[in-house]
Amino acid sequence: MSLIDRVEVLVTAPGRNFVTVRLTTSDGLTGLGDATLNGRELAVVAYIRDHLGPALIGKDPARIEDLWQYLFKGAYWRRGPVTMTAIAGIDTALWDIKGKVAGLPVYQLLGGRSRSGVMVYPHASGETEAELFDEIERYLDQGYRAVRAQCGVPGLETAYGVGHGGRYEPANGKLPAEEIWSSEAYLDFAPRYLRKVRERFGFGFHLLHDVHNRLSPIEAARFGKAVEECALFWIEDPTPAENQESFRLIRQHTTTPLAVGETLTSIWDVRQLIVEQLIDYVRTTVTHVGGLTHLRRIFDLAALYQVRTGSHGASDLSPVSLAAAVHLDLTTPNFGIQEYMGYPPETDEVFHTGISLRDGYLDVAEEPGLGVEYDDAAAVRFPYNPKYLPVARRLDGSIHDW
Ligand code: GCO
Ligand code: MG
Repeated sequence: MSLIDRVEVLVTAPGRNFVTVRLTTSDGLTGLGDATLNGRELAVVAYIRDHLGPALIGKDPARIEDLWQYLFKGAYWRRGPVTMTAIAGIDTALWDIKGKVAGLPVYQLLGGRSRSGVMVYPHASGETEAELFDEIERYLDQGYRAVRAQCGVPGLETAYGVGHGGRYEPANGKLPAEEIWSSEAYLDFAPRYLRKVRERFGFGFHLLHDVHNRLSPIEAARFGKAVEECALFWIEDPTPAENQESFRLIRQHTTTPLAVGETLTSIWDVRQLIVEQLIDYVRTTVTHVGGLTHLRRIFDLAALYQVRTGSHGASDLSPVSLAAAVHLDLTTPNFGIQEYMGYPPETDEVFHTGISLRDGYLDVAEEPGLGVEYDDAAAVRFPYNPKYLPVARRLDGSIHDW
């Protein structure tokens, strides 16, 4: 019988920091999993290296479900981003190995195709409306069916989601940068530019917008109402979701669809949102909810309540995460959309994937497992480079949700 022989935690920064788990079995098969937690990478590295990894040596890699329960329940301490990201790295690598053993792509193990491709949305942003419109035009010309729009807010030096003349990358400082936020300025400006996007480009594509937890429930309700005429695909994270019932208030006021989940780490964190139909899209992702084994469970719960999926796919999730997400998206009946920002060339030097993009749809290559190769020689050229996400302060200097 083939057993787990080696657990490696690989850290590299080709464009940005990524943590990758590589499991090797006694008959020489390897599996990869993404375990990147932006700005907190080394906490996950230590959790796997010092706690989970040693317990896996000599175990049967075929028993994915049992190993998931073992890692989750074996800690006694429950949930949380560090734990669930560490479990995800291992779980994803186990699915990769199972695919290689079977000689099948992972989506076949999950039930086979439900669709021919996975609709994605890229990020269009601009410090000004003119820059934003140029980016939207560029994406529509490239054949994307959906675009997320974020614009700088007059009077604020920085706005969430806006790249400054290049790729958007919020993790920046050696310590967290401080940004100033005004919900009043945002509420005044954002509905106006979103309306202009529709006036200029029409309704023939899906338009998305991320609020990034910045509003209170009643402000979010006002925002949702103000953009109803834009027929948005969704507004994302209108208010923080620790308080799941607060979405009831937003719901009572607006028909704008709501998407939540990128920072949440388990089915219990989205349970009320789903079973009370307080959201329309669940944005949990492979890397932060304990891998494919647990994400599948969330998606199945969502299906019962007509909630669709829209997984987080920012480029601080590695190409291994993207590959795993696309395999699951291909098979999930209640799939909605997948976030996709693409990667800079350095990232592609380390992670080789057969993922293809055509007419706004992603697909995987017909290779066994996840279909991702990790290039060790390239990876060592990009050493770990600690960076932090920013914090936000209100105009009076007090801390706000970033
Ligand atoms: C998104 C997200 C990201 C996060 C980032 C934090 O919708 O893509 O909000 O951009 O801010 O993943 O690490
Ligand atoms: Mg977001």
